[in-house]
Order: sequence, then C-alpha cells, then structure tokens
Amino acid sequence: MPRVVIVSNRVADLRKKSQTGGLAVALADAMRERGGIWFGWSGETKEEAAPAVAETIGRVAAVSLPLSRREVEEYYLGYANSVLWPLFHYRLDLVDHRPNFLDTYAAVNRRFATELVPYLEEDDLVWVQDYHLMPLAARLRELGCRNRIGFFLHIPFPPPDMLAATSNHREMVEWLLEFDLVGLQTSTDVGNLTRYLEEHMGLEEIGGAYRHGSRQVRVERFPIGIDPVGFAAMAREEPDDVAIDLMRRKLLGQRQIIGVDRLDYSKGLPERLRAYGRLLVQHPEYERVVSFLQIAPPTREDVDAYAEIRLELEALAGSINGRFAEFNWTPIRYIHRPVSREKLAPLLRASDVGFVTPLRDGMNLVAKEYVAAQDVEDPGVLVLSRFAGAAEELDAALLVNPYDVDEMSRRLHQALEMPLAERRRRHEELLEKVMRQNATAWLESFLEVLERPDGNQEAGTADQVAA
Ligand code: ADQ
Repeated sequence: MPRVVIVSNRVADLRKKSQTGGLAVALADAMRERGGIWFGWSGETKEEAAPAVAETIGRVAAVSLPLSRREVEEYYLGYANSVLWPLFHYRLDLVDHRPNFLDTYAAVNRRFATELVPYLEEDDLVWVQDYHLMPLAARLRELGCRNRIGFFLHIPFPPPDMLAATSNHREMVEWLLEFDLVGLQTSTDVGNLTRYLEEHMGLEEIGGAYRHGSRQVRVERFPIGIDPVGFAAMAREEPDDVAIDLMRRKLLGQRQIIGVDRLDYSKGLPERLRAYGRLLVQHPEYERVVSFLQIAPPTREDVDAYAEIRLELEALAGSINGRFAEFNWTPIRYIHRPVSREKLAPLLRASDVGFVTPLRDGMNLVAKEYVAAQDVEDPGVLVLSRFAGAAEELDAALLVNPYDVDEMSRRLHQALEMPLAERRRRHEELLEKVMRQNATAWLESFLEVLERPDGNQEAGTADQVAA
C-alpha cells in the first residue's frame, strides 16, 4: 500500500488530542492508523523564512516549516483568508484584495513544493488539503513530480459567475487542473466547478474525467465525516463541572439550545442570536426555562472582518441579555474561548437543540457531532442551515434558511416541543448517515479514487520520454 503524504496549511500537533479545526480532527485520527508524512506550516512566525524540519511521531512524520511575518500577513491572513475564504463563501462584499497578496500566496506555494520534493518517494500518494494550497500541484509538476496528487477543498466552491468576479479566476481553476483528483464536499460544489470547466473553459467530461492537454482530472464529491463512535463515547463521560451544571439544570427544569463554532462571519452567528431573542419575545413561557449556550472561540483576529463580527456579537448578546436576564437567570451564555472536546461532547449531549446555522459552510462537523453525541433513547433536535454542506445528507434535521430570523425562531419552537417519537425517528435517520459517512470512509474513498489508474500515468511517461 503506498504511503500517504498529506499537505495542509498547518501541521496539526499529533500528540494533542483536542484540536480546534475540523480538518485537523478528521485527518489526525486517520493518519495515526495509516502512517505517512504530514507536511505544512509549523504555526511559528519568524522574522525570516526558514527550512523545513522533520519530526517522527509514531508512524507519522511531521515535516513543518515556519513562515516569515510577511508570509503570514500576505499569504495566510491575506490571500487565503481575506480573498479566497470570503469569495468561496459567497461573500464578495468582504473580499479585501491588496497588492502582494497573490504574489506571496504563489511564492509560499512554490516554497512548499521545493521543500516537499526531497521527502517524496516515487509511489507516494500526495493529498493536498484546502484553499491555501491550490497552486501546489502545478508547482510540484514544474519540479518534475509525477506522483498522483489529489486535492480536497474543505470549503464551498462558488458558482461560476461569482468566481468570475475575481480577476484571476481562470488561473485559479487552471491550478486545479494539475491535480489528478479534485474532491469537494457536496454535489452543489461539484456542479459549480464542473459548470465552470464546461461553460468558461469549454472542457468536456469523458469517462468521468475532464481532459485538458495531455492530462485529465476527476472532480468528485466526498462528504467529510467525524469519528462518531469515539465522539459518542466522549459525550457519555461527563467531567465533574459539566455533571454538576447538568444536575442543577435538571433540578430547575431548565433546557438548553447550543451552538459551537469558530467565531467566523460565515457561521451566521448574529442571525442565530436574533432568532433566539425572537423566540423569547414570541414565547414568554420560555423565559427562565430555555437558555442558549454559544461557544465561539476566536480565529484569524488580525483580519478586520473578524474583529467586526466579534464586536457585533458581543453587542447583540449584551442587548438580549440586558433585556431578558433575571438576577438568577442568564439567557445567553456566550463563551469566546476554546473549550476542550472532552467538555464539548457532553455539553452537546445535554442540549435539547443543536442550533447550527451557517450562512454558508463546506460541511459543518458540529452538526454531525451533535447527532453522534445524543442519547438515542431521548435525543435532542438538530436545527440546521440549508446552506451547510451537511444539509445534503442530514435532511432529517429541521432545515432552515439562516437569513430568515422568523423561520429560525419558529423551528426552535418546533424543536423544543417535538414529541419523543418524532425526535427518535429523525435522530435514527441522522445517526445512520453520520455513522456511514464517517472520517475513515471519507479518507478511504478519496484515496481509492486517487489510486485508480487513468490516462495520466501514460501522459507522465510520455512527458518523461520527451524530456
Ligand atoms: P470549520 O470552519 O472549522 O471547518 P467545522 O466543520 O464545524 O468548521 O469544524 C469545527 C471543528 O472544531 C469541530 O470538530 C468542532 O467540534 C471543533 N470546535 C469548534 N469550536 C470549538 C471549541 N470552542 N472548542 C473545541 N473545539 C471546537 C472547515 C470548513 C467546514 C468543514 C470542515 C471539515 O469550514 O465546512 O466541515 O473544515 O472539512
């Protein structure tokens, strides 16, 4: 079985069990089993760029390099998170393109390719993760790399007309054409990319792949998943402070709605808080009974749009609490800090409603974690945005339009009043999907397609002969 070389913006700390990013959680589990190399940024910022260093942890070698201050500003915070992130989340209004962003993004990808090549063996499968590294296959090919290279995009792929609002859209898609396989989260994303290939580039699908020049690329859907069995086990283990809080709430007959997200404008947090506020206005009987716990740890705070959403959220939580709080009851508990997964899992289990309402999300693993964490005898209800990738599979949830505050408030009410039989029926259907499309299935199915022979091997040999 060939080795697997994962390349992502950040190399996760494989010794640490609690990870904050969805990507790290899904891959770390699978990599520990399979072995291979994980290559990427170490997370350190140095005055000057420095070379990569390797560290072996179990069967996985982590190879990481620090970035220079300028690279962090212009590649990571800049092009990746101020241009690509908003653009791919359908937020053209938040795209903040500045001089040097694209050049530094290209340069970091070139440097990643140069540093990675010495570690590669002939048969390695290279698997590149996410929007930070779209040009990587093109740069590796320039250095003579003939390995199978796959790409998985964790975030949505925007519709062709939206992509076309950036000046270098064609170049972006040409980067992707250098991979052997491009994996996306949903059929909507696959449709968006293949429409671009067909309508903007005149490419045609033949035998499941798009041919261009001497190469061909497959574009397929691989919805990412979690480790539902492990997460459910964690959810049943309550740390003391969580157990005490649960007991107190039970005693007082209190119920809880929960939200867990990185504090990101794509997650629809202000709309979510407003919907909860509306619920309290429309159903005064929920006062002192139904509270809302929102956990939203900080990310990317050096990007202006993130600082703004934080202020907006704090003001909103303050005003709703100011209006409804009692001396002994706080409607919204808003935590702007990371919470360990050991606490998160039982908190999800102990909540009557999982409120997951991103305006746009590649998948959203919290939705799947909420389902996995529930007590099957007495499960809570998932209220889920139609615009989360997860909605494509989890259609037994109560699906909502995350821009429609009234609808969300009505669905919260429906969730809180849902009879046990219906809760069980919906949960059973959801759990079946979460179990089936788990992290291992996602990883295995991607690698299986990446390994499948196609015309690119011959094209590689022909190039070699010509060279
Ligand atoms: P994210 O945008 O980070 O991921 P998500 O899929 O919800 O979003 O994953 C977040 C992960 O971090 C979850 O496992 C969650 O439990 C954890 N987490 C969140 N807040 C936490 C906290 N306070 N403390 C501890 N853990 C916390 C990106 C895309 C998603 C896609 C994933 C995976 O934006 O759409 O689903 O990658 O592909």
